[in-house]
Amino acid sequence: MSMSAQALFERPIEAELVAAPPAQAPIGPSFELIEETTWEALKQSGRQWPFARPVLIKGGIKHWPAFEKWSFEHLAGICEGQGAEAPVKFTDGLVEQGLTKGRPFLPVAPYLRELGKAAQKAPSPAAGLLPKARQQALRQGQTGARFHLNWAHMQSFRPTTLYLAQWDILEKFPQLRQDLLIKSLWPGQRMTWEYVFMGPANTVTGLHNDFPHNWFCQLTGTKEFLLFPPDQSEHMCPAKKYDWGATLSDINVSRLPSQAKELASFEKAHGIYARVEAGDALFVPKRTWHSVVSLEPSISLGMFGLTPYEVATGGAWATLRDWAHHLHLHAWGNCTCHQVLGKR
Ligand SMILES: O=C(O)CCC(=O)C(=O)O
Repeated sequence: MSMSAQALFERPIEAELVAAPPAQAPIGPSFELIEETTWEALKQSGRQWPFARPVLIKGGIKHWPAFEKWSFEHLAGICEGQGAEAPVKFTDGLVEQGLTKGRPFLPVAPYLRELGKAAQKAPSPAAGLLPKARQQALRQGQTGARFHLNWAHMQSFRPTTLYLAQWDILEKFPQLRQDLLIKSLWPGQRMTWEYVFMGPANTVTGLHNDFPHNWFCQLTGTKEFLLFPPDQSEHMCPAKKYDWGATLSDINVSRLPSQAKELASFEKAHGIYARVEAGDALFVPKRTWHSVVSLEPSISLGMFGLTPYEVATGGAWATLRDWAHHLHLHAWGNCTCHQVLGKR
């Protein structure tokens, strides 16, 4: 492939999205603001972890060495210095949604340097599904008040760039583990799996739920999280499409105006909105549906944690399902792990 890193970074994707006709923004589900707290307040309250509902710990990872160190430039240097110019598999900027496309293998360092340049430009304060000023006004008003999001935001941009999502960076560079205080988030005996998500503004991760609990840590940039507890599953249109460890949804948050049936169901749901900023830690309880839109170039770390019991039960079940899938017995031709040939 002879394209430059810059051209790849700007490469348009998702032909079906580009072809979508302009339409009026839908109302969408109603939301309440997430519970925001701090480690100090949690300690004083003596609350038991794991929490049943999503909780945002403001500034929860600001004391981690990674918060200081993990800039785009720093990670680009690590990738170059350690021969990670061996290309890595990228996704497109619309994760877990629509058709699974072939994924390009690209070197990481030039991509990160482009993200670093883009990060110097501040986003418009009016950008987002819930602009910051409106969120602050809601927080100062009545607690528990429900509101709707500005879905026109999703039509004002297109996820047109490559996204390095769910990259197992710690397997590639185990020394980076020293920068993360993982044990402080997972008390007791837990096996953890960590993945980075590095990408520009306007990446979209589609609606899905994961079977383990997740601590989602935002190192750089801002993301908007739309969360729906498991009791909202009846409105989430679970998809038949197979993904290891996750249940996907047929609701495509990037194309709501053209999804009459799914939209009618989605609009009955009650969600929780979180604006996750650099230095925050978000607890996403297992099986909580979520969709994520980035407002700025971001470096995020998703950390899944399982007790030995959960590994033996949920993990074993996921592995059995995976064997069945690879033996062509379950959801073959409709999955996130294999490209659907002839449908690009
Ligand atoms: O940050 C993102 O784009 C997606 C994160 C996510 O879905 C997860 O950590 O489970």
